[in-house]
Amino acid sequence: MSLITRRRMITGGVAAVAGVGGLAVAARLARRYGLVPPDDGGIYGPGETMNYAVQKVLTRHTPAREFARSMISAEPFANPVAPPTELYKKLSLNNFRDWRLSVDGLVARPGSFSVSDLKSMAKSSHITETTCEEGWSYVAEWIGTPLYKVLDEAGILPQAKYVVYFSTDPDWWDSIDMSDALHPQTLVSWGMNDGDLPVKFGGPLRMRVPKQLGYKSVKYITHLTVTDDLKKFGRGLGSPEPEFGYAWYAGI
Ligand SMILES: Nc1nc2c(c(=O)[nH]1)N[C@H]1C(S)=C(S)[C@@H](COP(=O)(O)O)O[C@H]1N2
Ligand SMILES: [Mo]
Repeated sequence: MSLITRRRMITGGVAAVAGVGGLAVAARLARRYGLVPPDDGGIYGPGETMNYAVQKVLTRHTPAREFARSMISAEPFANPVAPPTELYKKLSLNNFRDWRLSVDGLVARPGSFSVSDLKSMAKSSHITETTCEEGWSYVAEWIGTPLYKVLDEAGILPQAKYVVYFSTDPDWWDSIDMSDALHPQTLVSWGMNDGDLPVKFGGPLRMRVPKQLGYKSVKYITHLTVTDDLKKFGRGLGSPEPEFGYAWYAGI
C-alpha cells in the first residue's frame, strides 16, 4: 500500500472512529481501550494518538508481511552504527560468552539470560523487511527467541503496559506496548539468514520488531524492563526518537 493510500485509509478510519463527535470522542474511546500512545495529551498531540489508535484497532492481530526465501536481499544494507562502546568490547570477548540480557521491572522473576540460554529456550524465524525512515529497505530472515517467551519466563505482572529495551550504546534504547511485545513475530534475534547475527546487524542480540520502522529494532540489547509508565525513562517519551521528530509508534 502506498504511503498516500495508507494515510487516506488512516484518516478515513479516524473519521469512522470519531463519527460526528469529532476527535474528542475518538480520543475518549482510544483511552478507554488502552489505545493511547504515552504522552497522548502532550507533545504528540491528537494526530499521533489517532494514528496509533486506528492502526492498533486495524492491525493489532495481523502479522508483518513475510516473504519467500527467494526474495532475501543479496546485499542487505546495514545502517552505520556508532563505534562499539567499552561495554560492548568487554562483552564481546570469548565469542560473547558473558553477554547477558537482563529482565526486570513488573515481572515476578527478574533474571538474566545468556545468548546460549536464549538459543536453547525457543527458536522462531521469519523473512521480513527492515525499513528505515530514511527510505531504504531490505528483506532478510531473522532468527531468534520470541520476546513473549522471554517475558513468559520472567512472568509479566498484570499492570505491565510497555517493554523498554536498552543496548550497550546509551544513545540507543526504545520501547513498545504489550501488544507488540507479545506479538509472535517480535524476536530477541540472534541469527540472520541461517547464520549468527553479524555484528553490523546487531549481533549478538537485537530486538526485531517487524511491525514497526527499523529504528525500533535496537541492536546490541542487554537489558529489558517491563513498566506501566514510560515517563520514568530518558526524557519521558518512550524513546530518544521523538526528540528528533520521529514517532514513538512507528507502525508499518
Ligand atoms: N544500537 C543501534 N541500534 C540501531 C541503530 C543504531 O545506530 N544503533 N540504528 C537503527 C536504525 S535508524 C535502523 S533503520 C535500523 C537499521 O537496521 P540495519 O542496520 O539492519 O539496516 O537499526 C536501528 N537500530
Ligand atoms: Mo533508520
